[in-house]
Amino acid sequence: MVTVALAGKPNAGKSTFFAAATMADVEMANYPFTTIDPNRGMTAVRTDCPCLEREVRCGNDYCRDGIRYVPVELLDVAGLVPGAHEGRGLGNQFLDELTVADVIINVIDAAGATDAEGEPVEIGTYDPLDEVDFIVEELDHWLADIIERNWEGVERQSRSPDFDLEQALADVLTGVGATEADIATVLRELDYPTAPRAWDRADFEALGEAVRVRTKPIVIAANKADIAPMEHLEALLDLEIPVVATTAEGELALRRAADASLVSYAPGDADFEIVGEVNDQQRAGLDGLRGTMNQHSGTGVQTTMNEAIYGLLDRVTVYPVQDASKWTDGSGNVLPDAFLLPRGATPRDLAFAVHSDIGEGYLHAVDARTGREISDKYELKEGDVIKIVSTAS
Ligand SMILES: Nc1nc2c(ncn2[C@@H]2O[C@H](COP(=O)(O)OP(=O)(O)O)[C@@H](O)[C@H]2O)c(=O)[nH]1
Ligand SMILES: [Mg+2]
Repeated sequence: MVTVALAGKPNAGKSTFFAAATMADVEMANYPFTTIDPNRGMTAVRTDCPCLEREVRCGNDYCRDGIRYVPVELLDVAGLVPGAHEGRGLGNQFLDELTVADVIINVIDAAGATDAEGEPVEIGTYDPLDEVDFIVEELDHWLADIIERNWEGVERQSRSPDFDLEQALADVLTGVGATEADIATVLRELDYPTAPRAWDRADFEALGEAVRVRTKPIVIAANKADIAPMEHLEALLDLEIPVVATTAEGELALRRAADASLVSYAPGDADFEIVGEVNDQQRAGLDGLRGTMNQHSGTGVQTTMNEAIYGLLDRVTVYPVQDASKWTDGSGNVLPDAFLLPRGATPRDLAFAVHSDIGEGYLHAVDARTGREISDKYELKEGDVIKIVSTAS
């Protein structure tokens, strides 16, 4: 399961984003978006379901008239303040929660309505660009500290003739989600002293930054777009990093209104329709929200999730089936499962994602659209429907 973490300073809107993104939709048969505990829940990315190509919709719990929601895990990490890596505001503990994240959504207050510590100030008086730098700096220092803390051990190992820096660093950094392959790539691109004892703080920081760039990609949710001064929003959207304008509060209001059958809205829609009896106050609120949504093609919450998974992590959605013509599993469920695999994944990787036994017994795979066998080296594409033939199935 892909894990996404919400990080940022207090009062940026992380918990509102979390509440909106993990809120269940009653129109669905079960509850794909559920809260596991207060800070950990399920949300989804949105994509086209392959059932759109067939006569009838698949009826899967995660499919809504051909809009497929593929589950991902979402974490609401408590607010970070400058100096978090030194332990300010329980910062170290909160940073440690980011170790399991595959990708980070940095929720910032684009309205500039809170200062660096998250204390309310007059709208527009704090520059949200400062928030963008601060999380990155805290992450880099935090990683540099982890490396520095473990450096004595690395130095000690380096006295052995079969010392391998890659391996030694992997031991230190697998805990934060870096694989040996990540370390190898990072070291290839980095200038550093050959002898571990010659490393200094600047080297730890350079390595920390490189590891962060590779293993903790960040998308900015420029939140409170509904009240943000235009020049603040534009400055953020002009940055050469992924930024999505969001109104977490708007998304939460819409999901609640949909829950109460007041509006017709599927998460990620650019607009909504009022379908129930609303009072004047509700109508005014919804009209205001529609104005913000028209400017940004929606509330941005679903767009941010999709940018994190399909953009930054470059995942593709693949649907394994047992019956290549009916696109069903053994019990007749159409398109029962969806997996978010890294681009470049092969049918064998899909087999292992389904189950290690299926992977071990992998024989070949069939593209269920064409009915043809596909090569073991075939790179799976978004929306592929694949039958795995395995000694284990
Ligand atoms: N105007 C506006 N306010 C928001 C938005 N999202 C959150 N807020 C408000 O910002 C305050 C802090 O939100 P919260 O989610 O608790 O922030 P957290 O500390 O980052 O978890 C609350 O009063 C929210 O209602 C938004 O999109 N627009
Ligand atoms: Mg919160």
